[in-house]
Amino acid sequence: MTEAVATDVPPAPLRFAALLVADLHLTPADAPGLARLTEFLRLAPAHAPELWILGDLFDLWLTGDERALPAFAPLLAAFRAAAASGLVIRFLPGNRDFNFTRADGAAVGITVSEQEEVDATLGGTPTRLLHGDQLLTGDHGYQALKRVVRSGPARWLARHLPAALPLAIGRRIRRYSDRVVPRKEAGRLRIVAAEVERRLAAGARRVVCGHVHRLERWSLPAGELLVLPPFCDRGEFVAVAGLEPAAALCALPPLWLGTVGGALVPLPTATAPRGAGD
Ligand SMILES: [Mn+2]
Repeated sequence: MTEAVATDVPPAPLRFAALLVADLHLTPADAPGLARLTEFLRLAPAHAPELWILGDLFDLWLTGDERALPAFAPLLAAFRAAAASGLVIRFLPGNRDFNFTRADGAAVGITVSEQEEVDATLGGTPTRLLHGDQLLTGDHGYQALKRVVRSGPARWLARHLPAALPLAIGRRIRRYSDRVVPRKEAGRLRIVAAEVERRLAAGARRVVCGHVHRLERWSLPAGELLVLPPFCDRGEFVAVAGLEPAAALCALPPLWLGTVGGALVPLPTATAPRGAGD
């Protein structure tokens, strides 16, 4: 069962219930990243009925003017084509693209969630989906900044400033983040297990997020946490197996790790939470 399966010729049972990606961090200058997601969107409708994008699709999205950037045109066309061929594409806001609005999404076939966190049943498992910054409650500076930046007035301002200004502000935020994030001690970028447990206690059996840019799978008494690998590194995504008889008959593993243009393998099994002892 651990044998790799090529993603471009899926055997019939390997039609999944859902595909999950996070942290694509696309910019107009990232031609390889844009091409990789475009290719993924070309293949995705044959593999699953729905795709979840758990935030930070764009490295920075401020005003919606980004929709007119020529560098994004092939990607946005690929989103429209995937949606037109039946793929339901859902987006949850990340910390870099929370200004990607429902109108921005609707224009390209993406359903943008109004909530930061969503409950859904994926492959038969009640699942809480979110970007993941909400689970880093040890980072007090970030949580305070987030409350200000996402307030109504700050969002309104970002959308109504003269066009050049938001981009300049965005570049400054990006530079600040590039300087500060590597310096943050590991504890502040650590997912707090109690935050995961709180969401499992609310009824989810699995919590899925991204944000910290490392694949992790924790086993907790009430369920599990799955942290998606960052798509921006190697084009990795996770596929959730469905409940159709063929899959059940083969006892397919429920979660698979894929790479665009590469192998699809069962996800490593869950371990004890990181941060408990390290
Ligand atoms: Mn993030």
